[in-house]
Amino acid sequence: MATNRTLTMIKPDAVRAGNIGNILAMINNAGFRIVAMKYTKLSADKAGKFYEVHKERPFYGELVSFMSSGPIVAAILEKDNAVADFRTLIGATNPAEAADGTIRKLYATSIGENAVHGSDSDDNAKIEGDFFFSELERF
Ligand code: FUP
Repeated sequence: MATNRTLTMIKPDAVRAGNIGNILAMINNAGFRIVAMKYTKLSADKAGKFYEVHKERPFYGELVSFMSSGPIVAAILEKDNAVADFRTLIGATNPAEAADGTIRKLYATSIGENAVHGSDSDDNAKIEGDFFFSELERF
């Protein structure tokens, strides 16, 4: 059964470009409720753990270094069908392939620096939400 939460990060490129507000507005306008949110910075160790599933991929080192290169906004978002609907809102991993009007089409610059993260399954949404937030930080 689909659950109704997903985990997002506004990545260091989008934070540096001043797009936190624009991206949060798109998230709100798409009907997601913010359950938890923090402005933080991942250490290389933490970024490596978050993306551990990609450890053997050629881009892993670059990904870890990028994701620990500056602050991010992490948030748990709630909506019916949250995982799938949020992936529709953010668009394809590669912004060149992302649909018009999606967050990545508007704000991502490359497949590596692609502005936002969205969980790819309900199981990962739970794992990723627990990675950033305790129960006391959820409302
Ligand atoms: P997504 O679920 O859309 O974030 O995409 P993936 O889980 O496939 O990839 C996770 C992150 O790895 C991407 F956001 C960026 C990075 N990546 C690359 O840098 N190069 C690639 O070819 C694929 C992914």
